[in-house]
Amino acid sequence: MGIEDIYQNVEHKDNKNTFELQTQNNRQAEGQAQKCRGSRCLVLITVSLGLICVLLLVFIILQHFTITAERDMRKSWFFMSNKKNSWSDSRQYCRDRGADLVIINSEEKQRFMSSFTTERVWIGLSDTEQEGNMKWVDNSSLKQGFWLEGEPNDLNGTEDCNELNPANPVLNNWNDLPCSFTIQGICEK
Ligand code: 2F8
Ligand code: CA
Repeated sequence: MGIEDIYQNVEHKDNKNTFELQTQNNRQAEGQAQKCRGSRCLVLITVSLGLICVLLLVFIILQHFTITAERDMRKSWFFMSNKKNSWSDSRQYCRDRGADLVIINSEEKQRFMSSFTTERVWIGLSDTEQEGNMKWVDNSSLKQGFWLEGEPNDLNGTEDCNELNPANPVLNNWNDLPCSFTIQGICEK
């Protein structure tokens, strides 16, 4: 073997080593990139799944409230007492039929009840037990009233029972009257 052959051999080995080193580096770099891509992908999937869960939860909660509200409105049905009577006798008319004078606890219901009748009607609200402390027939306290301006005024200290008068503006048509006054009542079953 001449000196030239030896040089050629060494050069060839050097080239081979450099190539192998490069291949190894490339593999390492590729591995790193894959790992990075993989972990980014995992974060993205986790965040997306989290978002979907939150959206689903919000959707389910909204559906629950909508269905409950609809069911509450549907299960209630309303009817008028058959003749003009005092608040107590109108209430008795309702109770004899498994119902009671209507409770109005939302703007939606107030609008609905105002469109339900063209007559002045008793509603299930009074302050007979304690003046100024309005209570519904289920003993719950009044939270939102739809009073006519200046009402309730307990005129001459004699007015403890409440009417809805649809001739007045839809969100301002309640008035207190003497309980012995005679009008029809709205019953809710
Ligand atoms: O009928 C009783 C009723 O009489 C009046 O309305 C027509 C009173 N209004 C005013 O005094 C402003 C009601 O408060 C009273 O209930
Ligand atoms: Ca009054």
